[in-house]
Amino acid sequence: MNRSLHAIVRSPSPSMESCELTHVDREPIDMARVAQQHGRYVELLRELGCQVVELAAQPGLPDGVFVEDPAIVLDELAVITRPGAPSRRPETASIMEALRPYRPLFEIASPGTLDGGDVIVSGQTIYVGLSSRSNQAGIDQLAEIVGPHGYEVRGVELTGCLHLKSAACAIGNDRLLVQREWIDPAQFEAKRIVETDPAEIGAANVVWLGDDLIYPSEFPVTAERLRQQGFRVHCLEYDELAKAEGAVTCCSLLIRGQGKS
Ligand code: CIR
Repeated sequence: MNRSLHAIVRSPSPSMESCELTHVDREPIDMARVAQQHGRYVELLRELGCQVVELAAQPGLPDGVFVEDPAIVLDELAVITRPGAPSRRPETASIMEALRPYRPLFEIASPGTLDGGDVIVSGQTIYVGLSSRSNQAGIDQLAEIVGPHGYEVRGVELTGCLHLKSAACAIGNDRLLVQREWIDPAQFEAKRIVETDPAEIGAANVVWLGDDLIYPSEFPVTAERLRQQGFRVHCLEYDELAKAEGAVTCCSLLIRGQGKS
């Protein structure tokens, strides 16, 4: 159980059909199914012991449900990002207010861009995807902010997907789930690597909550690999949210521990 874990979530926007899309073709989104899948996701966070902070849907923020991108939360501080897609920059104001009670806040400034979906925290190493959303100026600013706390920031190359966390996710402080088709695992050097099943494209995105994982139900072979690694794998339907190019990590901002130090 994760009693000291808070999760910020935001209900899906009624304007979600105008979301940003990069690698996915636009198709109609069934908002009733989105609400049902998001509702189950939030329920599962609660079942796994998270205290959930729910922000209201905002009609002017089509991608607002993907709260992972406007911030990066570490134990010591939080960084409000400057999302690479200009349409997503208005999301930061409400996320900043939601995070203020929990962490000292820092901000990425122009010309830097950074999406939280491009950031993997793996122990004291922070990997940042050199994607279409995050640039070197954003990475350099992040390194300046977190360096004094002992973190090393490294840019990593990826191809064919939106964010670094589409291609790889932390499942522990030294272990990563990786989809080799989109990223070369050698970039993670000393970390332990669990590979997704090659036939399950998009299977590397997973919410890591200690021994528990939140994971899409459409990747059963990789789910079994994760079980064999000792995890309890909690599967849910996520295909309607995926039409907006979202993945399971995108829908929550996890805050470990309490308050500001
Ligand atoms: C976007 O393109 O920004 C959204 N439609 C999807 C964002 C998904 N977020 C994530 O992977 N962290």
